[in-house]
Amino acid sequence: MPDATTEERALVMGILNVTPDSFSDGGSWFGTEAAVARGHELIAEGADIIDVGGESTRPGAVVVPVEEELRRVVPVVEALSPRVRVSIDTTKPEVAEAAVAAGATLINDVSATLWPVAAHCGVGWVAMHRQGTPATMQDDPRYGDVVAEVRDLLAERAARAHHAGVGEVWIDPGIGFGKTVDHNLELLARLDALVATGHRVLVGTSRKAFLGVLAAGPDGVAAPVADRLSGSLATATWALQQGAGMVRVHDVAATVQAALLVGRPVGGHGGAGSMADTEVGS
Ligand code: HH2
Repeated sequence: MPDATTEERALVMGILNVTPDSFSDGGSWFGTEAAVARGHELIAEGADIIDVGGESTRPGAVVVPVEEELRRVVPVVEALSPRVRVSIDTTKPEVAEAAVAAGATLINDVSATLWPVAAHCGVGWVAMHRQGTPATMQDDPRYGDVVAEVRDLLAERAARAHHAGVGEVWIDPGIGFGKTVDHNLELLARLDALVATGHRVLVGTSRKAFLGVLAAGPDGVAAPVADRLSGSLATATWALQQGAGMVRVHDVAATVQAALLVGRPVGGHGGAGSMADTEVGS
């Protein structure tokens, strides 16, 4: 049963990776204290939801044992959930359940398999599309029609989740997960096909490798992670304009500002004001 409504305001999900090896911020907030402090910064920047993850999904990332992932994420979820909505970015049922017990109310699932856990726990669920697993997913991804294949898989999973009793379901094309630069661009260009399913749509492009490739200098060298803000903002605002209900980003303050300009009210700031309300240059 589709569940998106056009009246809902768009949301900004702030990324909090409690990992030593995430592709853009690995090691930056690895200890509990540093991660919680970063979470408070993201709240101050206007994040509606904070997505806590304890295992990197970058291409070639190593699998983290359950006990270690629990050790990384549970205290952070516990500390932040009284202040802000928290999602748990995991593919492990045990971690999802423990995070929900600690206060998370959304399971962000890049494997699109955990809807029974979400149903059992009575929380929301994000189904993200990926082809393959992080170990090999970027080796040689292939599709016939990438948009149709991604849409159909996600619509099928969303239907199963609704049937199982999950009340809040999001679908996510999984930018960069078993996709070439062209696959990513096509999914973004035709995002309306996902929106048309009627399900809530989440998009995560923030700082991803394809943005580095697109912003390569004359020497052909991809722009480093630190130089991908423009592409991150452009793609986030595009996604919101196309009808995505949420974007998953590292740069929360900049995204909140950029998103206000495309006219879809974004969380934490009361929505887009009229240009006539503000003085030029003030
Ligand atoms: N991307 C990443 C991780 N989780 N979840 C959803 N729903 N959508 C995404 O696009 C997505 C995701 C990868 O980004 P990041 O968390 O910054 O890196 P890493 O996996 O290396 O920790």
